[in-house]
Amino acid sequence: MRHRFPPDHYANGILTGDRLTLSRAITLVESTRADDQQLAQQVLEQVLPKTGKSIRIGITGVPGVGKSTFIEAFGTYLTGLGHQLAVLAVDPTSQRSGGSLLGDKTRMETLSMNLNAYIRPSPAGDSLGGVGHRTRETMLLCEAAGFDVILIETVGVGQSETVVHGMVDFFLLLMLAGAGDELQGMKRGIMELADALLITKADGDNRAAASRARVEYQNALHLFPPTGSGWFPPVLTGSALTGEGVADLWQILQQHQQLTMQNGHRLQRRQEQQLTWFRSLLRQRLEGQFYNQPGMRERLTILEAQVRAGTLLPGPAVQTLLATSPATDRSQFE
Ligand SMILES: Nc1nc2c(ncn2[C@@H]2O[C@H](COP(=O)(O)OP(=O)(O)OP(=O)(O)O)[C@@H](O)[C@H]2O)c(=O)[nH]1
Ligand SMILES: [Mg+2]
Repeated sequence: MRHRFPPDHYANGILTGDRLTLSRAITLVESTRADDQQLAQQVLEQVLPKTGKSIRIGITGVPGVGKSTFIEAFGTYLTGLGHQLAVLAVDPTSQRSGGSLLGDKTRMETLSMNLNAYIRPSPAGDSLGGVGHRTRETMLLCEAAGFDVILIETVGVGQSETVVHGMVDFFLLLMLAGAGDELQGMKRGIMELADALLITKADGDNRAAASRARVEYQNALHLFPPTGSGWFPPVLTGSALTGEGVADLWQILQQHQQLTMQNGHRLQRRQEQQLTWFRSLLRQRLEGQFYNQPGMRERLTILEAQVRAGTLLPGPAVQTLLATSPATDRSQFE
């Protein structure tokens, strides 16, 4: 079994920027063991005053749009400016594949060797909600360790964009030129979440198409209702090969940061995110507690069979389930 240290050990190591300790603390956060979880919470509490000082950026887009490649270019640029960058991922598919950002580490070759960058693959989780919760805590640990830019990559699968949008200050949507919205799996909803759009691979033969797409998307975005933050999402073109768009994006991020810090929207957004986090965690825990009651599975099986057959309505079925404690009263199901 792995050795555990007292909470101070982790907290002190993190606050001095020690990578090994940071990684160990993240492993605690990701652990499903109750004692690890308790230790993780103690560590988080200790470092909490040192969190919140980074720019939190979410990046999404369909598989193959160029997220990893762009992060490699953008991240290298940022560390060149003296920033400390952490790259995290929310990947609902990683439970099956064992962490796709792991494979990405090889794609982010330069960045993974960069001493001012820290790449952490998505935790394998039982649910998207669980993965999101752990990524939030990991983000706080990274902030306490001194990372001032946090990039969270997610592939546009399921609701993962919404989860990531709910933990960042700035949400960037990468898109391909000429691929068609349907092809990109882009529900209108995702575009509405974006603080900026970046048309990727704007190089070689693709340049002209990328420029056209930029104008088209900019026009499309004008039709969306204003966000209320005073920010109008710009559309840029970019290329990881030529470096186009990299510096522009950083400039836009800073403008956004400045605006939303001045007008109070960044604080408001973070406060709302914290509340949403709390509520979703509470919901998860309640659900977990409920379904993990002894005998629950059997009771559910019986009730669901009756509901399916139409002999019991969902209303009374739920009532029955909530009213009786399976531990004390199982007689009626036997
Ligand atoms: N020409 C060109 N090709 C690019 C650019 N960026 C990425 N690519 C290529 O596009 C392919 C996909 O890039 P990735 O960065 O792996 O895409 P991704 O969005 O991270 O994909 P997933 O991790 O599968 O979701 C790779 O073959 C890259 O070499 C670019 O700026 N220009
Ligand atoms: Mg990738």
